[in-house]
Amino acid sequence: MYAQMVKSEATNEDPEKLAAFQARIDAGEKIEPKEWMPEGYRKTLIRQIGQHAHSEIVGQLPEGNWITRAPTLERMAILLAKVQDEAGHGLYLYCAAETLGVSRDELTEALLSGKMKYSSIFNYPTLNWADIGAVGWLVDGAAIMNQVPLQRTSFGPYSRAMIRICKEESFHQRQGYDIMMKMAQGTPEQKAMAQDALNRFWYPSLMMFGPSDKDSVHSAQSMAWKIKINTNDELRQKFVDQTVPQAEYLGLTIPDPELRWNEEKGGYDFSEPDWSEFFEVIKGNGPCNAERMEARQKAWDDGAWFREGLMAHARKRAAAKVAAE
Ligand code: BYC
Repeated sequence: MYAQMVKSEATNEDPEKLAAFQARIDAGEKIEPKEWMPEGYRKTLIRQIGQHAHSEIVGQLPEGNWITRAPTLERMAILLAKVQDEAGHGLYLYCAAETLGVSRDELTEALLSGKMKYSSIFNYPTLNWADIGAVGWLVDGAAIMNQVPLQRTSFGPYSRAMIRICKEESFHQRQGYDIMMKMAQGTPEQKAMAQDALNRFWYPSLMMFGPSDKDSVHSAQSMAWKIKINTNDELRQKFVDQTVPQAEYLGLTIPDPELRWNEEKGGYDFSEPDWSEFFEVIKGNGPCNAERMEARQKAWDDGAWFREGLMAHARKRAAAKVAAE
């Protein structure tokens, strides 16, 4: 079903309609759900928004794992609020995807059968409290870098969801940086934990922006349709340029011996992540892929009674309506 929903196919769409659609995109107009759109545009959006929604939901797992082990009541309340926000982001995004004619159940089934992806980053473990700081600082930092331009994406419901999500992401990034700050200014052992978390999360965070531009399959078409606003490498560069001074302020070292300021380009030169590791992780072979999918499968199975209950209620209401007519 999902393959049918997103498989690109040679279309025999009317060239005049296609040109008029592209002209609207080029003029910066927003496309709304009931308006005509090319099949490829609709399918690309279902893939990207659906994948984004799954990432928000799966993204609760590595942090949710630490709520009951937060070091203070205040930290627990902050982390709880953040994880609840991620659930909300998933729901806004599933709603945006539903306006394209796909149901939330279909998207979930596609995730559980391995046909749809979620962000590679959530296949790495959070081993200790410093990792929660690193996730907020780096993972949410990378997410904001990617999502701020998506507020201007051409599809109305996605753009509006992004505006709301970005507001919340800024608080998420700030709370992560605050944890890192406390650890980096703490005992030598705490500072070492913060450095170790940075060492482990640096390259996986760079991978969040997707493969390098030469290997990105979807970028060219997605940018022409303004579904994406920047290339993967552009955003990765901006993230590095923003994050290096933040690491310096913390007194921590980015784990890249090749990292240096390049005056000519006005940005840092840095080492690429290990792309073979990235492709293995998105194929399902990362450190936590099996655990994450088991958790999602369990949540789906545990919720079966509730979905059935909702359907029974809907059927009862429909029968009552027919009887009343
Ligand atoms: N992980 O042609 P490309 C969060 C796949 S949640 C997995 O460049 P595209 C947060 C890609 O799907 C953050 N797969 O693709 C939540 C494609 O495979 P398919 C989530 C990846 O779509 C909780 C193939 O590689 N953010 O922030 O043009 C707590 C080729 O790539 C990844 C979003 O989803 C990856 N990292 O560009 C804390 C943002 N990268 O689909 C934080 C919206 C690439 O053909 N999404 N792939 O099988 C996007 O902006 C774009 O989809 C991407 C990829 C930049 C991610």
